[in-house]
Amino acid sequence: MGANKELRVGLVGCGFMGRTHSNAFGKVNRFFDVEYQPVLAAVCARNRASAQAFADNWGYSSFETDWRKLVARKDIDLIDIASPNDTHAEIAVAAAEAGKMVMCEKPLGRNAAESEKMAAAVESARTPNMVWYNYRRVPAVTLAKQLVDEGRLGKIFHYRAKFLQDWTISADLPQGGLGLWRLDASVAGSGVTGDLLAHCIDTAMWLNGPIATVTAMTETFIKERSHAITGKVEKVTIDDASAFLARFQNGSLATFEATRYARGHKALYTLEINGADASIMWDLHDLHRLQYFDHSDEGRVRGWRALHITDGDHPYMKHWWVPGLQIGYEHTFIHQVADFLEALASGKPASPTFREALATDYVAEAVLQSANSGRWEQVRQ
Ligand code: SOE
Repeated sequence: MGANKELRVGLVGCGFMGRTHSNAFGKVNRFFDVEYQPVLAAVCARNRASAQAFADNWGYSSFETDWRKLVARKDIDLIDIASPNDTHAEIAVAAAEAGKMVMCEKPLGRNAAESEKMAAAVESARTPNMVWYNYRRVPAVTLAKQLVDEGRLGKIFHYRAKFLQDWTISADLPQGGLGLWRLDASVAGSGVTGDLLAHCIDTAMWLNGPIATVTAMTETFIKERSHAITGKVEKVTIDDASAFLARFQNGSLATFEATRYARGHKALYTLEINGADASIMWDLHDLHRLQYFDHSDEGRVRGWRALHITDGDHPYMKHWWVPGLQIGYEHTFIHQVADFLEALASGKPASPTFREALATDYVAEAVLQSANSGRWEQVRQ
């Protein structure tokens, strides 16, 4: 298509998120007519063989094993951070100081203090930045945003979100190391609060505005696990489950829950909003549908409608196949890159910026504080 400006990408990390991002960079220009074209310049991973294999598979023209070398390279415009959470802050700050654009996988930092430094760094470097909260870009969720913004729901009373998984129930699962660093608080920052609730909080505030106060409870069900790197049995300090009540600034009430101990659920992200005039429900396991109830429908035929979000006038869908045919998880990342490239061409920020994502970290911070204090906590704004 019409892309005529190269955007040379240096990716850090070649795990699950490195794959979703690389796939998105590689496909975006085939489906979206945007001015910029990502060029897969280099991938960086500590393990040489993994970096090389990843570069070969995804089409990166080179690889590095030290992110500092990647950041120093003159032939890279954008640093994309898809490595474990304990690396985000240092890399993002260095990349911004080197004048690179920066994209970062969620959560931004391990805690709000790290995220504040990251937001300050990209702002003082005046460099484009964005955090990969991909679920905003599920067409059904983007449609929900349009419906809320059009005022169709009327006054919002309730917001409800859950993100349920079951992959850490076994006590034999070690903490730390490849893939399992999410169980090690020193690397991840927190457990499900930063990993799963962060998605729910980001979408919630995007749809329904800022969260003012929270009261939370967390639990660590498995108290000790062997550590994949040290080989020792160590105390587990992540939250395995986290649930909280919240009050939004607009007066609506909310419940949020995330766990990795909901046997049978693999990635069940659900959200529901109830307004005076209409309600919506969405479910990641059925991601192309938006359930919609409009109270202004004639009574005899009033009921929940299961909208199939696959038509050309639905968000993002005109870029894909023909009406009625579904897209999936990988496309949310392609949409996010397309939005970033469009924002770049127009000189506007791409949402969520580091500053916007910091707001999510302030909510996560208040959640963990409240679980500790047993009290309602104010969310920093
Ligand atoms: C954890 O299992 C995880 O992969 C999260 O890290 C992602 O952000 C989420 O989208 C799916 O689950």
